[in-house]
This record gives sequence, structure tokens and C-alpha cells, in this order.
Amino acid sequence: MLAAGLSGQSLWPRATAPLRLRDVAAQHGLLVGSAVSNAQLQRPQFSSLLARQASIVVCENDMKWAHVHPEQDRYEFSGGDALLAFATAHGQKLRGHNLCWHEHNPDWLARAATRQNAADLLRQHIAAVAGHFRGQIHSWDVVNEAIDTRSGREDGLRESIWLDLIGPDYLDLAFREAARADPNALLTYNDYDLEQDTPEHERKRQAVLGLLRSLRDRQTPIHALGIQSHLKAEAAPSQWDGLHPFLDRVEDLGLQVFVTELDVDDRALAPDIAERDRRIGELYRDYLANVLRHRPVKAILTWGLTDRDTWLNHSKPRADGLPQRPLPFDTDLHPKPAFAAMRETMSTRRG
Ligand code: 9MR
Repeated sequence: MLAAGLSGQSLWPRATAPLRLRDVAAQHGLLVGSAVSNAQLQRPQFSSLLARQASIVVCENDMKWAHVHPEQDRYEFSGGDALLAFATAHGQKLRGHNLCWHEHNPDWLARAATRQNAADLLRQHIAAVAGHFRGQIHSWDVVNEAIDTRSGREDGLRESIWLDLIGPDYLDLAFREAARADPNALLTYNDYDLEQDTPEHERKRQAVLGLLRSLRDRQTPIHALGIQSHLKAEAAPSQWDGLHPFLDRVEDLGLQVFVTELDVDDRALAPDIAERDRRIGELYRDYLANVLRHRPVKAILTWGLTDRDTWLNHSKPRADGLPQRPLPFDTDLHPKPAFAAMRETMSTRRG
């Protein structure tokens, strides 16, 4: 049983028409939403919740290479088209995720790609996919997760098929092709482990800043940084000592910032549900209050809307076997303290 005041229902404001996250966000110059799959869209209660709450959505998987380009000469746009139709019908913006990544590539790619043709394959893919959605995408994650501070390289670039076959220029090539294919989309570099106070996150922040500066120096078209924000619930509260100067430097580069994949991995927390939800809500509140102090931050997306649909249960299961509770709504679609934290922190952002 949840403690009084923490039960999901009590988090709705007392007014007859509940305040929607998307309305609060709009009043403060922000977009808010989440990643979704087409299977989720088929659930009527879920889709009406998504329509009410979100002003921006992103395909969790359907625009990734393996889905959208399953064979060398075949593209499969049905998943992305379905979310675009939903977003259009509900006045929502659509993010594109993603055009170039080391993961989730189709098997044919490794067989077909060589040093001679890799740049062409990447260009053709971006031209076809960003071209298909041209004019309809708020922002594209053009390159996803290109930094791995353990790669041993001075520039911190991650080993990947693209780095291996094209070299470090692959990033410029991808952004330039995306700019040609969809001149209206905000072109974004998206990465994780940029938020918290650990030495690993600090190394990642410095490497990402180096990358962003080098793209800027070469006049590569880039407009935004996506900070994924897969946070970990830890015993000690964060001071965000690294995050603030980092976001100041990103602002100096003239980039917008999107929180693209917010959730909280609660493996470090004891099983009690009310206490977990409270701690996770506090982390949402603390993080968002800090992040939203930075003017370039324009959008907040969670990686899934309800705890039923989180990747964490597959990829980072709790040792006690209990489901993780990382998102603003629970499996019954009731709002949790994380929802209240989103609403309240966005509402204190100066417009
Ligand atoms: O949530 C996504 C999961 O369903 C996929 O199997 C996985 C591999 O494509 O990707 C997950 O989403 C990732 C996102 O695309 C990039 N940042 C990390 C996310 C969580 O792994």
C-alpha cells in the first residue's frame, strides 16, 4: 500500500481538468514528451495518455538502421510513419533517432561495407531516411554515442564500423548529409553519462566538448546536444558540479540542449515501492531544477512514458527481481512523484 500523499492518484492537481505536462511546458517555452513504440500506440489508454501529456515524441527503435533499412535495397518506413501520423494528429513534434550509431545496425551492413563504399552507404542511408521525413522532424539525432572514453584514442572516439571504415570524418559527413536531406531539422549529437558527479561522467563531458568544438571549428552543421540523462539513483545526492560548467560551455558554442532519454535506474535502492518512487521523484526534481536553469535547454523527453515499457527491466534488471520504476507513470498509468517533479520544475522555469 502506498503511503497517503504518495499514491498515484493524489498527484493529479485537485482542479477538475488535470494540468497536462505539455501545457505546463508550453507556458515555459519547453517541449515535453517521451520515446514510444508502435506496440504501445495500439493500447488506447496509453495512447490517450501520450496525447494528453506529450508535445514531442520519438521512436524508441523504429527509425534505427536495423528497422528502417533491413536490407540493402529496402527501406521500411511504416513504424516511423505511424508515429508521425499520431504526432501530427495530436499536434506533437517528432524527433528522429537516429541516423548513425555503432549499435542496432542490420546484419547486411557489416557484410556489404568496405573502406571504399562506407561513406557512400552512410550518405545514401541519411539521404533516404532524413529525406523521407523531410520537413516533419523537429530534431534528428544525427550521430548517437560516438564517444567512448575507454577507447584509448586521444579524441575519445568510440570504435565502430563508421570510425573503422571511414575514419573520424564520418561525423562531419553524417551532419552534412543530414543538413542536405532535411534543412529544417535541428541536427543533434546525442550521448549518455554526461550528467552526474563521477570521474567517468567528467571525462565524457570533456571528450564531448572536444568533439562539439571540433565540429564547430570545421563549420559542420550542428544545432543541438542531446543529453540522454539515464540517471542512476545513488545513496549520495548529486551536486551537479560538472554539469553546470559543461552546459555553460555548450551554450558558448551556440547549441541548444535537449534532455533526450531521461529515466532513473533504481537498482541501488531498497525494494519498498513508495520509498523508491519518492527517491526517484527527488532525483527527477533535483536534476531537472538544475538542468532547467540553463537557457539552451528546450525539451525534456523520458525514455518511455510508463514503467511498463522501460528498457531497464531487460537491460539492467534489479537483483531482487522486482520491476524497475524509472518513469513518470506507473504500469497502471497513474502519475508518480517523478511526474509531479517534472510538472513543478518546468513551471518554475522563467519563460
Ligand atoms: O530502449 C531501446 C531498446 O529497446 C533497444 O533494444 C536498444 C538497442 O537498440 O536501444 C534502447 O534505446 C537506447 C537508445 O536508442 C540510445 N541510448 C540508450 C538507450 C537505452 O539503451
